[in-house]
Amino acid sequence: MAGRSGAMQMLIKTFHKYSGKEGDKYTLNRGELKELLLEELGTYLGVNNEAVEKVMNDLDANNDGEVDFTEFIILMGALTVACNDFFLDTKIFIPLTK
Ligand SMILES: [Ca+2]
Ligand SMILES: [Ca+2]
Repeated sequence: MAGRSGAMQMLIKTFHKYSGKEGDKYTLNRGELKELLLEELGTYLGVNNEAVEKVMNDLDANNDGEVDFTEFIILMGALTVACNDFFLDTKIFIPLTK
């Protein structure tokens, strides 16, 4: 269980590291979201302006122009699934029993 709460803390910390930079402390505006994506995920996902725009539009469920923590968690969930698929595809996890 320690692993899971550690991961949650990481998400919360990461979110607040960027959400507190401008405007509302508890939501990410477009600029903050872009910074978060570029700095935290850019190297993995090849984040560009177009991708940020798409993520923003997809995530902003209530259309207030900001991404709140609930909306952010949905992104992280989707990315986790995507990464899991990616790792399964690339067969990085080699079965231990053979
Ligand atoms: Ca903010
Ligand atoms: Ca929103």
